[in-house]
Amino acid sequence: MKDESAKLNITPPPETSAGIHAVTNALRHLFGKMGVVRATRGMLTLNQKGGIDCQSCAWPDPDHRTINEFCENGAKALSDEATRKKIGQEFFASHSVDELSSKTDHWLNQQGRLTEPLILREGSEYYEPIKWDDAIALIANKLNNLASPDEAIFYTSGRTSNEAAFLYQLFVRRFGTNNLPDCSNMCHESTSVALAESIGLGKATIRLEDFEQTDLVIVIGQNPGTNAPRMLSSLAAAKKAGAKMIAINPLPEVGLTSFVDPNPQHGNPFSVLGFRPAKLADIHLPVRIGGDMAVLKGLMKFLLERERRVPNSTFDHEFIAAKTEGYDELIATLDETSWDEIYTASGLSREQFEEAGEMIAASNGFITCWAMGVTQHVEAVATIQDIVNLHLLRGAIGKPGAGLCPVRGHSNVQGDRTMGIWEKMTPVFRDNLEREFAFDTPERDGLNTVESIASMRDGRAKVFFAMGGNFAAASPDTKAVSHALQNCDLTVQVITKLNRTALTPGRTSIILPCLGRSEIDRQASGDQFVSTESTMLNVQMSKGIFEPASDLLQSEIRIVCQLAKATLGDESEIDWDGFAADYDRIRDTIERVVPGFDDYNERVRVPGGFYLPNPPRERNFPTASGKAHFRPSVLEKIDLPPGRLLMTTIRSHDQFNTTIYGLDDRYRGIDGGRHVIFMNEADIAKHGLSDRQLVDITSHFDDGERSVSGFTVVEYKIPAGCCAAYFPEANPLIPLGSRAKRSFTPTSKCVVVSVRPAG
Ligand SMILES: Nc1nc2c(c(=O)[nH]1)N[C@H]1C(S)=C(S)[C@@H](COP(=O)(O)OP(=O)(O)OC[C@H]3O[C@@H](n4cnc5c(=O)[nH]c(N)nc54)[C@H](O)[C@@H]3O)O[C@H]1N2
Ligand SMILES: Nc1nc2c(c(=O)[nH]1)N[C@H]1C(S)=C(S)[C@@H](COP(=O)(O)OP(=O)(O)OC[C@H]3O[C@@H](n4cnc5c(=O)[nH]c(N)nc54)[C@H](O)[C@@H]3O)O[C@H]1N2
Ligand SMILES: [Mo]
Repeated sequence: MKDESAKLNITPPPETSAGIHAVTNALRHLFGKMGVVRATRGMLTLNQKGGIDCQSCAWPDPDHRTINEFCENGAKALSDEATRKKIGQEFFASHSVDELSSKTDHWLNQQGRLTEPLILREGSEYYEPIKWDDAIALIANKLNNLASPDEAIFYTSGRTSNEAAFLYQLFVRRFGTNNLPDCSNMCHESTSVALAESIGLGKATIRLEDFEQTDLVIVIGQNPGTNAPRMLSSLAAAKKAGAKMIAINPLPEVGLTSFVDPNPQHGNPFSVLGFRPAKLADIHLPVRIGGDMAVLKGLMKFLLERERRVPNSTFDHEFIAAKTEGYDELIATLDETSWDEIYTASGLSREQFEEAGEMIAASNGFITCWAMGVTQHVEAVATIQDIVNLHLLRGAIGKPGAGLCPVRGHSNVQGDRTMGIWEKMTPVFRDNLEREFAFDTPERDGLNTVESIASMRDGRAKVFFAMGGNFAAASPDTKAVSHALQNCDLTVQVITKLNRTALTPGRTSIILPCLGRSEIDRQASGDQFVSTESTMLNVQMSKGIFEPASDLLQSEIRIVCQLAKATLGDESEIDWDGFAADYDRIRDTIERVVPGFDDYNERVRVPGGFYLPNPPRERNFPTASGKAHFRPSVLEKIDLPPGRLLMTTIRSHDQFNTTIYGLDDRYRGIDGGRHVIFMNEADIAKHGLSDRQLVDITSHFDDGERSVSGFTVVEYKIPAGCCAAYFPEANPLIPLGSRAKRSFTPTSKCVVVSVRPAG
């Protein structure tokens, strides 16, 4: 499945991210796939008020928008969806599923948009066309013949709009199950669990304008230059206003250290005209993989010692007394944690803690941003709670320029959860849903992603339905998840592009092709729009402008409504046809069920949309006691036997999750290949390997070993004992059983591996 190794070219990483190079790259992508006129139209509406909400990340849009509020990777996402290339029945008649399975993810994506519903019948080797009505009837029939609704799994990826997500969960719960796993289970679930316990709301407490008022930004376990490039403009604005920045990352990511704003209209002194890069991070702490908990405990311990030396110099005692609980317990655990443990686990020195600690102590307010480098670890929940602990000690929450900023990934993953896509339900949501629709919701919690895989593998779940995403490639333990899917009676994908999941089919498999966000959505009452929620709780409309890739595409909403009608039949009193005809009706219903959406239809039409209520931002903590909680924890050591390394999995600059746009990773100096393993110079020597050598990688877990072969060693600045490879190529190595405590997130950022010459 490799199409690249002969062409792999490795050079030192560049010193600067974004800038003019990124703009030209963006345009090349757009024009290449879409044609000049379409590309220009698309670009001019991306992230504009009333335009298309960019598919590529959940970073919010500024109030005052410039004409080009997009980045290189947003341009790639748009051109990838709005490509003119298409695949229909002729393509599938000439390529068997077996043949397609041997192609790379890059090749599959390049073939273009899906154009008609397809079915792979039991025993057949080829997908063939099927009429919409027949496909829907077949799925409904299968669902209705299950022994229990709990034998079906309904996955969601994070691109689904608020409106589609709300109806989808309504259908699933009315059908009778809470089996609603989603990509969030593999993403920021640790954040949601940690923040809900600590501050009563599992979301960010800041808004974009806080970046201009802050003294310090800490970016931990996140690579904004690639995965949220528009965030670099906020970081540059913070720096311009005099803020400091600390980057905590095993890799010296170029996007964290230096940046040229590609957007001259941002009025940045470092604009493309001047070509002078802005220095971003003042301090880079090259933490060992999985050492973040030790870093945070070290920073808190440093601040505690400082406070003890000069009382009232460091902690915000007024805030702590009035607004928090659990301070004494936190201090006790900090006292119990020794500096030696902290240095060993973090890989950092006393000087590094002093320098960073003084910077935090000197700030009036600071913001901490984090993403997958923190959430995908065994101790992720406790680590995120240590981020909160650090903020609470300094009173750095709920005041201008200070607060928590988990940076969500998919462009509406946060909105989907707000709309009830979750294997559980809050009591308020359950009550409101039952009142609005007069039915008893299923009581039992459903299955999350990891539990769903186990359930399909063991034959307990028999139907897998996916609203977007690429479950087979995105999940851990590729072999296990493929077997699990193939063990189902029926698998269904609502998707835009052919992907690996459609090629690891159940006994029968159906592809339902849907509209992308950039396309016009025409329904009985006229052209429709949808809405999404950014990582900072801003809800906005998104309206497509392009003619759909095919007349046979349907909106996600219409698909849900058809399926609900066919499955629930006369049993359902819900007006599915009305919802599909006019999305305003869905929003009117959401308003009655989900708190914070008052006057939804009116406010979402205001340019720029509206913000959902955010009590922690006002220092009101909606926990049981009304106070924020210090959550102490014990520093857990990661056992690394001799000869082993800790491996993390990362995204390249040329992919969106499992969608591979190209084979380059410009900011890390990689050109033409993805099967690489980044290793420290000393480790390469210690393992008797050499730079550019081909190797096999084996992961070790208590249930056995997993291997991949044919990866090229790349010598890189990464702490000793650590290594990195790309997601999803390294996913076969991630054990299904290894997950974050309490959030069940697969530990994709911390896998114990050994490396040996390719055999
Ligand atoms: N262009 C583009 N944009 C995207 C995506 C994409 O694939 N492409 N994906 C979207 C999604 S769904 C998400 S969730 C986000 C993901 O955004 P990120 O979280 O930024 O993505 P990752 O590449 O997984 O890498 C995280 C960073 O964590 C670092 N890291 C790895 N292990 C550790 C560790 O143990 N400790 C610390 N401190 N750091 C560590 C890595 O070096 C890397 O810099 O981006 C979203 N936006
Ligand atoms: N090893 C490792 N594994 C990881 C991660 C990691 O860092 N390391 N990250 C995890 C994270 S953070 C996430 S979020 C998951 C991502 O998991 P998923 O969300 O399941 O995967 P994606 O690759 O984003 O999904 C891409 C597919 O979505 C479909 N699609 C695109 N646009 C639309 C649309 O508008 N509607 C519909 N219905 N379908 C659409 C396309 O067919 C495309 O093939 O992966 C997780 N897996
Ligand atoms: Mo994600």
